[in-house]
Amino acid sequence: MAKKESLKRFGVSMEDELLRKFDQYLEQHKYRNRSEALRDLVRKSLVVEEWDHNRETVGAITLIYDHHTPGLSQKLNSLQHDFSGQVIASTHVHLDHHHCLEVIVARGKARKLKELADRLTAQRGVKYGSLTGATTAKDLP
Ligand code: NI
Repeated sequence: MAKKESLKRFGVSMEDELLRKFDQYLEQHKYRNRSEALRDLVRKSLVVEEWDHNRETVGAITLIYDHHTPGLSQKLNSLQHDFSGQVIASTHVHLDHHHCLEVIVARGKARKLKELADRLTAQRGVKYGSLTGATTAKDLP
């Protein structure tokens, strides 16, 4: 188990206007203090770096599609089998008579996860597709 890091304090200088905006941000996002908000913003930047540098990461792909589109369900299924090294879970919800919602959780190199999301989303009959980039949090204090 990793040793719990002790907290270090440091001073931050900021323009009045920027600090005012930061405090507004805290309020809007329900933060109780600046330190916790700042830590989360730093972590968020590190996660962006993780994705930009094609590191091992995790993401959730959300798809909305019309399952009556000929061949679509099979195509989406076979694509996920092509990426079986990355896909770790999926959930299917029948939204109405036509539409399905599928959430696919995948783990792997960032570029590979983007490729999977793009290929699924580009299929005819897929009305909405998005990739939410997360993190394994392995290297994230
Ligand atoms: Ni369905």
